[in-house]
Amino acid sequence: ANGIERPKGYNVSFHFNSKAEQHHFGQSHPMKPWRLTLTKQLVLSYGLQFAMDIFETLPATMDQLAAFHSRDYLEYLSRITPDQSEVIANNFKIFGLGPEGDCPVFDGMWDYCRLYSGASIDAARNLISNQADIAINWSGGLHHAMKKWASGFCYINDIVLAIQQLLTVVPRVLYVDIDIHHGDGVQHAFWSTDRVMTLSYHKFDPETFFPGTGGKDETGPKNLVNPGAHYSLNVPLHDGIDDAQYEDLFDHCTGACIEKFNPQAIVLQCGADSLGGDRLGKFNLNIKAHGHCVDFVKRRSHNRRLLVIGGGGYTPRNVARAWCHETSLCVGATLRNQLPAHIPYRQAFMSAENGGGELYPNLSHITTRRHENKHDKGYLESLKKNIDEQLKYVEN
Ligand code: VJV
Ligand code: CA
Ligand code: ZN
Repeated sequence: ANGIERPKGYNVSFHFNSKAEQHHFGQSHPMKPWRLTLTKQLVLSYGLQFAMDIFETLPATMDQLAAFHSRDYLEYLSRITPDQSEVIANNFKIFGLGPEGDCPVFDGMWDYCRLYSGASIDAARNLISNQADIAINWSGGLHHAMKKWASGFCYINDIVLAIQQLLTVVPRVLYVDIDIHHGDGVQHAFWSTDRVMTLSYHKFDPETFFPGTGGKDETGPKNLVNPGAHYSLNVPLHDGIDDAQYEDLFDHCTGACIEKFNPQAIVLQCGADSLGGDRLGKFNLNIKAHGHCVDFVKRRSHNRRLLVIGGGGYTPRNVARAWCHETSLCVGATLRNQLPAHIPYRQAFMSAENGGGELYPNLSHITTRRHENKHDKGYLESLKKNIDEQLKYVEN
């Protein structure tokens, strides 16, 4: 009316559930759902809630979860409690659960599973109904869960459930995974279809690093009559990769996949354990490079639906800073480097490396001991070539 036109931004929706954040995997387990509270507090302290639609989601129902998981497994998950552990101890193994393991049975586990999955399903639905161009669920991204068992801190595969939703309205979905671990559960679920292309960047060392899959030749069924042949792509990395190398590799490979596969929707798993200073990971990435991946996919996803989800990330203050920064990239805001003065849990953002009292220098950097960089130019070039080679079989 006043002649000033607002540039058309992106409609962003943010899906969360406060109760999901309050669960505990058990003492000293690396997966800490309270990192989600830290993330959300930071997002709110910067005022990003005014630039997006915020949805507190309902738990997923049994029927929703059964779209991917087996009923047997879901029944067991819904019934098992920590004190029954010994009684049904044998079934532990079948379903991938167990004390002292990666997937413990903790109080409220079923509730936690339904909440983070519900948020991913809601996010996908919001994209489907065109309520949002970009939907975010930092509590999801649990890419290791299999149809019939839990694996690597993941009980329900919310990503598979979300992609299944998207496939009801679009022909093709691209899944991109920057968690430091291989996205094996998602890859396996869509191994035999050409409607979902999976692309995972990860540390690969079958001898020592979980889950041990995701080599560069793991590209789909070897039977070339199977439509899934060439639709599972992997970028296996070593310790110590730096910002420039990762950004270059990511742009080349992800850009080529978007161009050749031409998906109508993209799901980006943003596991923050690929950051430097992670408790489990040994890459050297700063928040800047991690965020670059989100920004790159956003810029390439014009007229495509984009679902942005969490994943790993085991140094909570870095996870919160990265995901807050990435939320700002989604809405197109630029944040001050200075932390807001009145953020709750301010202490949690103090850097131990800087003597405990200092704030991090800025939002893009992580100050920490660097890991030795085990990549040379030849290796990185061979990874790009491998992706280009696979994409020759893909045309849309
Ligand atoms: O390396 C493994 C498997 C073992 C067997 C089980 N023990 C506990 C650990 C070694 C071979 N598992 C990995 C799983 C990583 C999952 C990553 C998940 C994601 O980021 O990709 C997505 C959310 C692993 N690495 C480190 C640990 N497990 C670990 C588990 C613990 C622990 C310390 C380290 C479990 C309990 C406790 N401490 C108390
Ligand atoms: Ca990955
Ligand atoms: Zn991970």
